[in-house]
Amino acid sequence: MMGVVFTTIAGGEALPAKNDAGIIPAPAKCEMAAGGYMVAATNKICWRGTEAEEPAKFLCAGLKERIGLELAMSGLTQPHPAPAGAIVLDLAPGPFVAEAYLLKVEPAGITLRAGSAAGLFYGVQSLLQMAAAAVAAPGNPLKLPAVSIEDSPRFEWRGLMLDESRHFFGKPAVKELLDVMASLKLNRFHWHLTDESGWRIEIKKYPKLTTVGALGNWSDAGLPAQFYTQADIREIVAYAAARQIVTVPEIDMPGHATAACRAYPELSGGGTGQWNGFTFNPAREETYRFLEAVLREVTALFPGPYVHLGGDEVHYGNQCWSTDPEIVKFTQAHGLRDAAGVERYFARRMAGVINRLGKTTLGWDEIAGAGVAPAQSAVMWWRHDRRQVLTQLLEQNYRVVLCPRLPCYFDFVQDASHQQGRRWNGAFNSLDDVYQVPEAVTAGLIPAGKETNVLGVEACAWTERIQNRERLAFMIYPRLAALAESAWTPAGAKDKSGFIGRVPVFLRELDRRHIPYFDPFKPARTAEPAGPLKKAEGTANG
Ligand code: TNX
Repeated sequence: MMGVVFTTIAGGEALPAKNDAGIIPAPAKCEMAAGGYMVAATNKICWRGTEAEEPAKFLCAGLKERIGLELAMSGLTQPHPAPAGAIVLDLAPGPFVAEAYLLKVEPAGITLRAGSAAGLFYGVQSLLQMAAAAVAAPGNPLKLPAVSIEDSPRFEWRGLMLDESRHFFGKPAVKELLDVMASLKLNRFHWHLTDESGWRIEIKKYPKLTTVGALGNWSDAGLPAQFYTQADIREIVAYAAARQIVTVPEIDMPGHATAACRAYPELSGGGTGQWNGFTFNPAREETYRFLEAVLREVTALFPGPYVHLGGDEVHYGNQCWSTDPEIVKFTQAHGLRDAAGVERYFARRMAGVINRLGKTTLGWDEIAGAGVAPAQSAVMWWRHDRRQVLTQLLEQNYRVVLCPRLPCYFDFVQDASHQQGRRWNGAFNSLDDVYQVPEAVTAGLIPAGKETNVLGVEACAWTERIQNRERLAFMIYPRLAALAESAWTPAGAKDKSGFIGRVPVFLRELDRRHIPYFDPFKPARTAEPAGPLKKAEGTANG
């Protein structure tokens, strides 16, 4: 995993390779042709089909930002032909798989066709990246190369997880992240909103979750409350949805519950020192009533089909589940053998609650042994060192999202010289490693016939060691671009050196948005922002 990387790019910034429109993630099929389309102020953006109007607006605004021209827009009714030289977005039911699009750039005009608003939106992202590449290349900045693209994603789940419990980043940083995700055709924003350091989502029925539970963060216990109100949550969810991104909330249980138990100590499963209140108390009906009420508010806020219940690392802080008389009595009364049995009971019961609220339950891979119904759940495989767990999950018919720590955890450093961040026995997650997902991590592990149970891939930005927007960006970029290509581009169309050639345009786009990043072309010259100085007293993990 540590490998020597980027010998190919050491010499400086490569230009997009031939036969390559400069797009990340690389399209499934892309054929360059002679000549190009000149973007002129007199050209129009036209759309057919009501759902095509929003993508057309994104195109208009995006072109203005990148090339400084604001093209006029107009809707077309079917029989009306487009004016000469127009860029036409056509919502055309036809032989399109979900999210697919066709894009033809010709000297006489541009046509973008798709069967859904998502497909059109992704075609627009491809066009905007071509415009950014044209502006950056020497020569004629408004000429888009002629090309014919047929594109659709390899995986339906193309995700990024952000942990806002350990450190809180706030709305502008999240929107900025969603903008970049959308440009990379990522479509799942997994939002880790509760953990030891803070509870970050307003729950009307339990105000102390935020007046008390949102105080402090991983590195500073003394900070005032930082959290999202329900109005904030709705705003972010809508912002993401407008960019074809489904937001997936995570309410971690029964472990990683310290912030909630700080607010409502009667819910605590006990523990001492840094593990005090790490788990909910599994023996009290009050716990289940509380969590059901929380999930009721959560499901009302997130229209997407999934709710994540965490379920990870319970063993870190459930020691007193084996000694506390109330919990021991509960264990026996329910015919459970031990603390592990109680953990499984908890996961089964709460997965059922989520299903009854009309949602698919997601959980970390620990929940699989609990007997949670595969038809109504999906699992995130994160323990890369437990390779056989992936095979077992698939054999048991679970749908699985791949997010193995190596190489999908973005709290791990991405360059040998970096000091702030995690490593695993010295190994870290370079851009190159991320580009090898999924093949490098799943080789030999996917049982025959279960390939389609792999929903996709996700990068996880845990934030014990990431305390602000600058460090977050430094850790995420440009690895997120590699993750996006691994998630979208069919294995046969992936080409590492082509990808490396396209990274500079992506970095310039980050420059344009004033987003910092690690520059793999100049590793020694990209200063690593300092991590948090210390862990605050009383916080677990990390
Ligand atoms: C493990 S991944 C955790 C997180 C930590 C992360 C740090 C998972 C399901 N649990 O609580 O933040 O490692 O890399």
